Amino acid sequence: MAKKRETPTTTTSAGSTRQTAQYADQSVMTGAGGEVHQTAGGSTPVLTTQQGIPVSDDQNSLKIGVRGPTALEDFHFREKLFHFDHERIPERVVHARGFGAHGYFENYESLSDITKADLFQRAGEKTPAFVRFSTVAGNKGSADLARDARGFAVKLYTKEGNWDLVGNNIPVFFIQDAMKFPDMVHAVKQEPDRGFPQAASAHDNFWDFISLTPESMHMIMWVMSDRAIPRSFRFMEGFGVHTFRLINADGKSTFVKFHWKPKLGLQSVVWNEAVKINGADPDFHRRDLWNAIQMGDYPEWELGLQLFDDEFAEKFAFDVLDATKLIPEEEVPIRRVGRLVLDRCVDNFFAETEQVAFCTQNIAPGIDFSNDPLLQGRNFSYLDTQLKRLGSPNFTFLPINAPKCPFAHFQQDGHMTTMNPQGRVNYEPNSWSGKQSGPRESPEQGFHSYAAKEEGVKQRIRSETFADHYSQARQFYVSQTGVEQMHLANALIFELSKVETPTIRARIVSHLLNIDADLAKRVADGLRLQEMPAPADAAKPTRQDLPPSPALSILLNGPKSFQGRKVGAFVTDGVDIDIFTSLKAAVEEEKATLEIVAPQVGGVEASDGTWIEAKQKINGGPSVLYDAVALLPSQDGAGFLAQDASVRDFIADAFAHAKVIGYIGAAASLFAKAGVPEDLDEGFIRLDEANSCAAFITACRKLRVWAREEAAMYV
Ligand code: HDE
Repeated sequence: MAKKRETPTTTTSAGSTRQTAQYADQSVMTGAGGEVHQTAGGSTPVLTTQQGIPVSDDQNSLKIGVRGPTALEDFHFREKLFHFDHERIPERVVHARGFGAHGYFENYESLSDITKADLFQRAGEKTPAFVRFSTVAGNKGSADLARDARGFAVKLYTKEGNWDLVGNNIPVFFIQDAMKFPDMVHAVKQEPDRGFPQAASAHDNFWDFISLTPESMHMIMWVMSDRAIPRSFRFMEGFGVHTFRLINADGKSTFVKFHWKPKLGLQSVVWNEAVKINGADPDFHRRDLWNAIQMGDYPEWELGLQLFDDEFAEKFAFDVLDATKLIPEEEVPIRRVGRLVLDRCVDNFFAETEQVAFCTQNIAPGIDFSNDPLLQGRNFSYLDTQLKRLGSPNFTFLPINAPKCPFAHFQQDGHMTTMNPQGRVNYEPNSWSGKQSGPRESPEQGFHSYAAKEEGVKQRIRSETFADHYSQARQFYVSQTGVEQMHLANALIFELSKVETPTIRARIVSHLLNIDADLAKRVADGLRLQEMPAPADAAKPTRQDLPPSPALSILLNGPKSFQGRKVGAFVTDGVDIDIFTSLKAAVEEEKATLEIVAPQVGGVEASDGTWIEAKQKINGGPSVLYDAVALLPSQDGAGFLAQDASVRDFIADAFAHAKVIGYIGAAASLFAKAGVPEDLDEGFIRLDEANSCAAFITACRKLRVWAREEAAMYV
């Protein structure tokens, strides 16, 4: 029995009694009901109301008598709850779940020959940036590893105004005309009667819409590929998607497609792993970005431009205004012109990440739109949605949205006005001069739209040049490695198996037949379709002659190093300190991280008595959280833990997810319990032999042991 402590009693100047209490390391004051009171003093400021009135007691509402009722005049209590009741704003209709960080864009070389955009004029110039990554379909509280496209929205605070490049990690889109966006989003989000499933496209409404929207087939190939389950934001590409224009000082226009290329290469997880990550750590992606930046391992992307002229646009096999098409890198190479570095986490998630308002129409002089009907529609939608979300046209004054260059205009008043405009003039023309006149237009510096010649009959029509729905879908599929094709087929089988209406499943297969007969067969077999449907009638026949584009594969563009990745090292008491130390050194030398997983979070005592603190308790640190694992139990530890389900899952999943597994002799006894075949493949690396840590890192650089996957339990 714990001995009852002496509790000295004091009386505050306001007459309340306080007692001292000890909670392990914390000495606290408690009130009459045992509630904790912490008070201001020294460098701790005084708590006030929003009106600045000092607060005496933040634990108790004002009561008549000791046990109430509560007095309505308690302005501090009412103000606190009033503010709390209004803490939420509408989440984004799409891309609700996101995570942002600050950084900068550094320009490699002057691009003055192709654009007058100020940020591209001087080599070495740095432009402040804010990036928000997101999933599309899920609600704000959904899990990070949903199968979905990822938003990759970049706000560049240039010296001539904010430029928002609001892109995705996939270079094409589901639809060709913004008119269809509400339908597409309604179809993918939770079904309206039941309110589920959220953050999942695996349901009838989505696939019903897709089965009647053949233009989406190219995008479907991408979202069913591993691109839609990235390992982290740091290892994915970004795309501006639409064709834009760059305009130089002479008014000459060059078409451009924007790309972000991750410096650490591309990497995705496998589906069974994604499902488990969502349970083990639904914040996996945001935590990864947060940790990388906090550790000083700043994520970087290079900005790539695909530049082309009217002549290329004319002869290219598809319409460059059609956002369901891309231009293969092999056809128009990418020029890398600068780098984006994310080096600062937000100070406050709501103020920055939630309130950041991206608008595709935010472009700076030297950049311009194309007539892509999706882009044109977006230019309306984003401004409109920000007003709904943020509740005032003054959202542009919020620090995260305000330009970092001087700005001056006569837009005034409205909800939440924070700028106090000075002076008498709020209109122009006016007859005042100098400072009193207020700002005026500038034909020299001002934004000029590219003087494209446009004329035509007013009509609602889809251009026939948009009618080829399958050729690039096929090109994407044939550009994938065998493993990636298998993942893609399995993703389709998974999703369609969740579709309850058999005719929808068959309809999708009828479209797949126009993409690749083998893919269609695999999916039909996987669904156990009893009869192969006829191919869907195609507006244009599928071109068989488009060459594979290796740039479209993740596995052909993976990293050459293990940098930025994470090894989960499972240790027990008695772990061999020499092996542990060499492994840690080898992992860190590769600029990767070693995270310790142990039976208890407090840590373990190594063979030489050293105490090693753990980051995770084994059931909270499953192997799905790591890119590779190392098993370093002592002989006793392994024997003791062989029956533990979490330990078995740790190994079984690492094996099934084709991960490299470093191990010592003592761990071998755990393999059989975890269902690992006796005949270990090349992904198993002994760590208790000479040079074994180097061999482990070499194996890790390949990221996965794909040869194992087909034999594994889960695919
Ligand atoms: Fe968006 N999209 N979108 N979108 N989108 C929004 O704006 C919209 C499209 C993208 O991190 C909304 O602020 C229409 C393509 C990203 O805050 C909304 C159309 C691409 C983000 C909207 C599209 C995107 C959004 C919802 C069809 C890739 C998150 C909240 C014409 C190039 C930005 C908001 C952030 C967000 C409309 C299609 C990317 C409703 C009408 C194509 C990355 O305005």
